[in-house]
Amino acid sequence: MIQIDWSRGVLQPNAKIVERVKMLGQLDGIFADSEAFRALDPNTVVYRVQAWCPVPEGTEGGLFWGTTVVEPGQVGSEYFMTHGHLHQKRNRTEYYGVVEGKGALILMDESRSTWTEPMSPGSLHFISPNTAHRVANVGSAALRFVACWPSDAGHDYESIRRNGFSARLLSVDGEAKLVGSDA
Ligand code: S6P
Ligand code: ZN
Repeated sequence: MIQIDWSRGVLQPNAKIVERVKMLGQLDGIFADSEAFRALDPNTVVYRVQAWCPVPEGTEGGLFWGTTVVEPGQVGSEYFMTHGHLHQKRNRTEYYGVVEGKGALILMDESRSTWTEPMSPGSLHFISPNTAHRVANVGSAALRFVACWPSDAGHDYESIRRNGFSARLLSVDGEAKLVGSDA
């Protein structure tokens, strides 16, 4: 039996949960300001993911459940954020639900148009087919959200690593602002 602490999204028991930790050093090339990036400790934790995968990865018809915790912070004026991905099977969708913190869901469609949805406790987000997604923490405390996605969705990180999103979420005079390159 899996338990979730709904106040923080924490999943238990550890033996049945997969955990990933993403440190700054593993996100090289993701943030715009490479000088600010190099000035930070590469071992800084940017986010952690706990996932419950009750069926093998790739199984058609199954669902995975995960909790992501994005730490507060910035690389230059850009907020700490997840790597971001498209699903390998492009028509696979996903739900995000926020339990704690303040953030932004950054979405980009096939025509490379980028927009955001504000994330706050209780906000629910549906990620449509063919839509790249990443999450930025725009607050001063940890941002915690739960996710549910198909077990055969797969993850395409390479497209994001190569082409990025067409806009970035920057702190401008203390306010989160989506600054586009070609949005
Ligand atoms: C999986 C789902 C989340 C992310 C997590 C980290 O489809 O969208 O569990 O994996 O938020 O983001 P990323 O971009 O590093 O996978
Ligand atoms: Zn996803």
